[in-house]
Amino acid sequence: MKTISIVIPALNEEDGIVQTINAIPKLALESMGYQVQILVVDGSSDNTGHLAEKAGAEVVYEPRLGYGRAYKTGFAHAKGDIIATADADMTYPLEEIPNLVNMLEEESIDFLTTNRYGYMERGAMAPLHRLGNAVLTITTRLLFRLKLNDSQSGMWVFRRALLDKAILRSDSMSLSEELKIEACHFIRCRWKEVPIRYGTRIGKVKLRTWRDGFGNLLYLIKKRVRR
Ligand SMILES: Nc1nc2c(ncn2[C@@H]2O[C@H](COP(=O)(O)OP(=O)(O)O)[C@@H](O)[C@H]2O)c(=O)[nH]1
Ligand SMILES: [Mg+2]
Repeated sequence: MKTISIVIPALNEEDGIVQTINAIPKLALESMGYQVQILVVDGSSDNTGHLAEKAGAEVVYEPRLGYGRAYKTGFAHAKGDIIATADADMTYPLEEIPNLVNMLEEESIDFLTTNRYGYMERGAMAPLHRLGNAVLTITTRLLFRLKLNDSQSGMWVFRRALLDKAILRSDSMSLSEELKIEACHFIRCRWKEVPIRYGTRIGKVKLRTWRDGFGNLLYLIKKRVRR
């Protein structure tokens, strides 16, 4: 039987974790022939992990901090032939996963990334973050010749086999751009960027504007110079 793993990193997301798990269209995926593994990678000091378990997710505790660290641990525990990702804050359209999986299958795509500017809710992204994202996406386009519109989106649907080839070193927020650059530039797999709805966050933002913004910019340069 085919399996899909939905991997969700969560750092103190008590307010959004249950709603996020409940928003996963498990039945629709099962009717497509997939066994569904919901995997929450928890680094929280609050009740997030417990709530996630109660809501039916498998929880991996990862005490080492960092978005990238959480994803790498999550990928190591993911059993799926296909992996889908999202935040634990109700910003990404989890209900779209079946459509995205269909697209992956029908168009023989290996890596599907999403563009949050497709249908962005008012107030979903702070003006400064919009500016930062624009700088990072333009830099990604220039350094790696990638026609991406959103280099920082955190919702991807991809074939697990990609992870055998991708070199993922980032432990921080820059994992998001690193995965795209690996898949689309270095591995040159079949990829596509799909516009999605992006909503306003539940709970407190974990992204640290300046530190992550400049960190991600430096990481792009580092990745270009030395893969
Ligand atoms: N396990 C774990 N999850 C994290 C960490 N940092 C961020 N996350 C989660 O990663 C997702 C993305 O973070 P978020 O604050 O939403 O960043 P933004 O969407 O870029 O504004 C959220 O679900 C966070 O809870 C971390 O250090 N450990
Ligand atoms: Mg988020």
